[in-house]
Parts: sequence; structure tokens; C-alpha cells
Amino acid sequence: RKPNVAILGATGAVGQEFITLIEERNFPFESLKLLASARSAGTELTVCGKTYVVEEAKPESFEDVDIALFAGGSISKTLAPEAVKRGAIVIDNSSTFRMDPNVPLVVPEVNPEDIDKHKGIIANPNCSTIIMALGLKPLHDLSRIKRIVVSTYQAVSGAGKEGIDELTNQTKAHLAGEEMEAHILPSASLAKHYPIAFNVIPQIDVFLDNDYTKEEMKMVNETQKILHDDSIQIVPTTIRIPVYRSHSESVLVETEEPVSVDAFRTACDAFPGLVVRDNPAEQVYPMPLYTSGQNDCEIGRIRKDLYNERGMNFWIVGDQIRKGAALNALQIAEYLIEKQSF
Ligand code: 2RA
Repeated sequence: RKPNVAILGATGAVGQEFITLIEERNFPFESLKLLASARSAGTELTVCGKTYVVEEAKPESFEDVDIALFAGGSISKTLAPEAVKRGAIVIDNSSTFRMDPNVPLVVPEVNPEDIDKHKGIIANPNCSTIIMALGLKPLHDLSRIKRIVVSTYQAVSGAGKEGIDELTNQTKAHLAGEEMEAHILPSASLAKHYPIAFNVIPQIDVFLDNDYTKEEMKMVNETQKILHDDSIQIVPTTIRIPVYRSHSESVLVETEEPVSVDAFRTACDAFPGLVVRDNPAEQVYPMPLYTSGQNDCEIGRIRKDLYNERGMNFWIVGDQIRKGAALNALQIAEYLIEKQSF
């Protein structure tokens, strides 16, 4: 049977991508409810040719809902348990429950076996974690990963529609010789904001006591949970760059045994959701301008560490709103529907 579906956060960047993907993938639903904050209630949105009026999200909104797609945000903390209480399975893109031992944290191509362990909530990992995990898993299957050093180059879409608008407005202002105004990045909650146009900002979200940011520690903690191995050492630097939609990541991995470039490239070729774009002689490598709007992540610049035979470098790029958020969550829902386990 088809599920009764609700989308919480339907008017935001991720919510809008849920709708686009539902139409693109002919995602099966019996009924659809679009939910948002009181501020956005009343907005009319069209899905599969039918017009829906966005309703204010309340606990009772989840009566008779089988699968609830939560686009993200702190509202998950109060509404996810209310939805579960009413029989819904919540697939939550916020960070609220990701490290909860009772909540599976899932990239469907990497750890699908965790989906069935849910107790009502399934957490969608952070976008930079999802994209990196797609490159890690084929290597981890060849030889267990021991240590990862990663630098990310993250799109402004990670900061939502406001982040996208800020890049546009600052670029226009700069090119017109005007002052650039900054209100959103590195994080709206912080005292200081910096322009992202023609700049990079080595901070995403707030700093913690260990001088790593929340975004960086998400990559550490979530990757260890997804790969079920908290002995894996991960040293991240997450950076905001003036790109609209795709995150790019430079990853150096040390494995237990040496792995050849050919073996890793072949494994990536066979890995679902991953496309190998790797031919230096022809200047072929992934770039965010070309991965945006597509479902697959692209991997390239695959090469051995210059000094350590157990080291492998790669460059991986993926659309932050699609695979980094909405698509990953929808694929989890498709798994539940295929198994009729909702
Ligand atoms: C970002 N990963 O890129 C965070 C949240 N989407 O801003």
C-alpha cells in the first residue's frame, strides 16, 4: 500500500527539494500533507499537479500520517516524538537525534541494515557527512579505515535560502563597487558575520571547547556511528565557499592494508550513488558547478598518498540539498515503502 506522507518544513530549501524529488521519482503516496511554521502557513504549493495549502505544524497534524519527512530545524525536538506517538515514522534531517543510540543514522548506500532498527525516528546525517561517506564505504570494504583527514568546501545552500541570497546580493554589490552586507555567515546566531562573496570562511556553525566547530565534530561523530567504528580517527576542517549548492571535500584516508588506485576506482565505479569522474590527463574531475541539481555524488583526483602506502586521497562532490539532505531522506522512505515496513 502507499503511505500517507507529511513534509515538515515544506517551504524551505530542503522542503522544496522534497517536492521536486517526489515528482521526479514518482514517489508513491496515498495522501500528502505540507506543514510549516505559522509564518509560512497558508502558502499554496503544487505537487504532482495538485495544489496544497501549507498548514501550521502541530502535534495533531500527524494523525494518520505513516511517514513524516522533517526538513530540519529545532522544531524536530518537540514534534518528532509527537508524530511517533501518533504512529508515524519520522525521517529527520535535523541534528537533534543523530547521536541518540535508539535512532539509526543512515546513508542508504552505506548502512541500510540500520534502517530496520528504528524505534520511530530515523536520522538523516549532516550533508558533509553523507557526501564523504559515499567515498569512504567502497574503500572501507576493501580495507578497514583507520584515519581520515578531510577538508570541506561547502556551498552556501547549507545555510538555507538566506545563505543563497546573501551570496547573490554580496556578489552584485561587490561588482557594483558597493559595500557588501553580511548577516548570515558563518552562522546567524554569532556576533560576527563576514561576506562570503569572493571570500572563504573557515567556520561553519559555532566553535566548541576543543576549537573544532559543531560542523566538524558532526563529521567525526556521525561517520563513526554510520561505519559502526568509533576507533576511526577523523580530523576535519569545514570551510564555507562562494558556491551555491554543492559541497566539495578533499579526503585523505589511511587504511589497515594498502589499497591500489585501480581497486578503489573499480569499487567506486560499482558503488550506487557514486560516479567516478577521474582522468587527470584529460582534466576530468568533479566540480560543484556541474554536480548541482543531480542525484549522484562524483569522485575523482583518486591517488595514493605520496609517502604512506596505506594512504589514499580523493576529491568528492555532491549536491548538498539533494544527496546531502532531501534525496537521502527520501531514499530511506523508499526503502520503508519497498519493505512495506511503515
Ligand atoms: C551547512 N551542513 O552546510 C550544514 C547544514 N546544512 O551549513
